[in-house]
Amino acid sequence: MSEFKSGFVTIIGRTNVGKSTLINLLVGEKVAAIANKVQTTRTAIKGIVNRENSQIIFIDTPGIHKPKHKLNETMIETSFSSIKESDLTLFLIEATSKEVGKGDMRILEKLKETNQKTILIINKIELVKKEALLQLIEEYSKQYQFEAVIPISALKPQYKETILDEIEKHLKPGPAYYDIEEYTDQTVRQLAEETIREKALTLLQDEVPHGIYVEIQKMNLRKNKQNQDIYDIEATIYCIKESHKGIIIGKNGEMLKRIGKLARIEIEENFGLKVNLKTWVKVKENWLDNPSIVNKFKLK
Ligand SMILES: Nc1nc2c(ncn2[C@@H]2O[C@H](COP(=O)(O)OP(=O)(O)OP(=O)(O)O)[C@@H](O)[C@H]2O)c(=O)[nH]1
Ligand SMILES: [Mg+2]
Repeated sequence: MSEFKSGFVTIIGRTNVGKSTLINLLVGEKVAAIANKVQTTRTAIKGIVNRENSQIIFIDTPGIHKPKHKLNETMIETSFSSIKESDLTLFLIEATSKEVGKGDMRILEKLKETNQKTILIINKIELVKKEALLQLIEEYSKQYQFEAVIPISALKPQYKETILDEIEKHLKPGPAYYDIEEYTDQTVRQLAEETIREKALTLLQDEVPHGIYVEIQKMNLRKNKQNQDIYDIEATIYCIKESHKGIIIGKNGEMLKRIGKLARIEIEENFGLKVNLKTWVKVKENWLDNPSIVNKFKLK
């Protein structure tokens, strides 16, 4: 029998390239929030995959971008620190890129600094022609000695096993660090907060979603009249301006109701029990530059 292997694998890339979509695909559970907006992921999130002969611990990271405030700086710090703490890196890029841009250059510099073992993953390949893909592989291969290059579409499950097989090849013998029932390092409370934030991100536009954070005040498990398990959850959505608060609540409270409904349905599905969700909206100006709040997003 072959020896059991394990290792930490960081997923790094520019914002919006599909890192969280990929970790969810690989883990087979909803580990990380996904949205068609930049800067969705704010901290490092672990997702655990147990295979017959290995345990792979993935670390999803905030996308690399140009920082505008303290939160952005902390996010980027978290991503680059995660690389150093991992045994292998998955560098994710978008097939639609025309060249190696500034953000990717910064990532490549960090990989070179530590001579990180790295697999290049090219995502969203269904959006481009084969010639463009080959050209991109050539461009990036000039920049770094990758262990492998794998073109994928993270929306399609067919690529999952290929990626996991390739990763396993590069892992060293080691123990299972987590119990096999665990699939993430996040608490139930954090998962619920992220679900609510994801729905707000998806439904809101412009700069409103970027100034949001969600905090759950109360989360109590009880039995309802039919003797079913039910979670009573009370959450506050914080935003940076009074005008944003109005948008998040919406006319007659419609927007807040939509966010709450989508979040409730997903939390119920993911936790397999009923949820009674109450949400409030509050303004907290300048929190994006407030160290005591932003420190929550630092690498633990
Ligand atoms: N067309 C296409 N879209 C994809 C694919 N993979 C992910 N996406 C979409 O890309 C968008 C961003 O996905 P995320 O997984 O949130 O990206 P991310 O890299 O985690 O972004 P940040 O957390 O902001 O760094 C979402 O709308 C996804 O549905 C793909 O293979 N093809
Ligand atoms: Mg993400």
